[in-house]
Amino acid sequence: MPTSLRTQVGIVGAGPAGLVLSHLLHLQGIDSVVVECRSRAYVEERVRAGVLEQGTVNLLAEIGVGERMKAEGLVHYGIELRFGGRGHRIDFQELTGGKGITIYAQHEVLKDLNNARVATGGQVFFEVEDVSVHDFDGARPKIRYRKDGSDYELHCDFIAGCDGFHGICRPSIPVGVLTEYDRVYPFGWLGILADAPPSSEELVYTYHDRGFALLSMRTPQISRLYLQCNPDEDIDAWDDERIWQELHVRLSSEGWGLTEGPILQKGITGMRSFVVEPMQYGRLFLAGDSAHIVPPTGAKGLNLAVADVQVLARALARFYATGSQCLLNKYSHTCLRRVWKVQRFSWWMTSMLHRFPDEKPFDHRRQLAELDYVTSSRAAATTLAENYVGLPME
Ligand code: FAS
Ligand code: PHB
Repeated sequence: MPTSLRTQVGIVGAGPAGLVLSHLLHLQGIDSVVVECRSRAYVEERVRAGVLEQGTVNLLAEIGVGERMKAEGLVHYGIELRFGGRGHRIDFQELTGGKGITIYAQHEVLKDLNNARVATGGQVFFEVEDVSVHDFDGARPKIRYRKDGSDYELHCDFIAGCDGFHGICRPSIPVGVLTEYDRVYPFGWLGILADAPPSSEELVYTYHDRGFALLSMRTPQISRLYLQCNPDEDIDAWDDERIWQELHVRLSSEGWGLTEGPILQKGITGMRSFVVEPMQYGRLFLAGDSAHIVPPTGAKGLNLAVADVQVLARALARFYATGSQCLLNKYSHTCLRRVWKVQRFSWWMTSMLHRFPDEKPFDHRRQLAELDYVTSSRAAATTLAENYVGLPME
């Protein structure tokens, strides 16, 4: 017989979506329990996103988890687009009335959130097994899971599916309810973490005949770099020398050089655009990667997850304060307006900056014209800047 537990909101997944939601609910006096299948150490070491939108930075500071981010994060007010061997800066500060981004790794954000949850008595259970969700089409949903060899049944009012693209919540929604929108790109990114001081103050996105490359960073000592590769690339075919050689070629620019260093980590990420509609069913609400995936070219995945759970936390707070479900009923509609604008921007950045295996010479010239337009028209540069720093929340 499973041990019964009770909370108001059951949350599956302790990534950015699950932990931000749990803390937002806590600040509203709403109880939640987070169940996570990985260990805390694993979640806090997994290298993923690096760019925080202005709105995400402001939120983390407002909810009391921004201290280390403010001290260690790198604030940037622009990025460089590089093509034809020349760089062109997009000035966020000038084009967005002072907004910027902060480079602060996703796993650092998760450390700060986990510490905040522990400090405020949050219930985040790591290394749980066999998680399943039930009865969310009624008023008494439950989450079942195993922890340390014992079975548990968590009775809640609502379930938040924050368990990422490969989680169990989205697939638990009955067949026929969801519509999936999917685009898989014919390339991937080979990403490295290198013990090498970044060779640029700000991020550099390049369009090159041999393919896309991106210079990013984590700290003044650690570089994060990516290069476009085949989607099924074998990482073992890329020794450090070959990776640096390719990065030198693609990032080359007059009077500029790329500083090498020991590669600490390398991996290949596939690229896809994915959305499910609706993002809710009964009392199960999908947030973050469980509902949508964007190609990382626009640096949006983490930020969109945080935006979803701000909408959900506001709707749950309204319900517990007034009994009204009106915001909960509009959750999916509200989130999807932003989701599709972010999908558009991420697709646009990806389409502008990558070489496509089936492209025609016309496409190549069109891409160069797009880059020329974005770097020579204030109006065009403004659209990139306002999307990159993050569109305002509704
Ligand atoms: P997450 O996937 O982060 O979190 C889901 C959590 O649920 C995980 O901790 C998982 O262990 C847990 N979980 C899954 N199944 C479960 C189950 N059955 N029971 C319990 N727990 C379960 N975004 C960017 O903006 N920039 C980037 O550069 C970038 N790089 C990325 C690189 C990689 C390799 C990947 C995979 C993603 C990258 N992303 C990037 C996107 C990424 O940052 C996501 O958008 C972000 O983590 C979304 O957060 P969540 O929705 O919380 O999902
Ligand atoms: C990163 O630093 O990991 C990063 C930055 C910008 C992107 C994608 C990833 O568009």
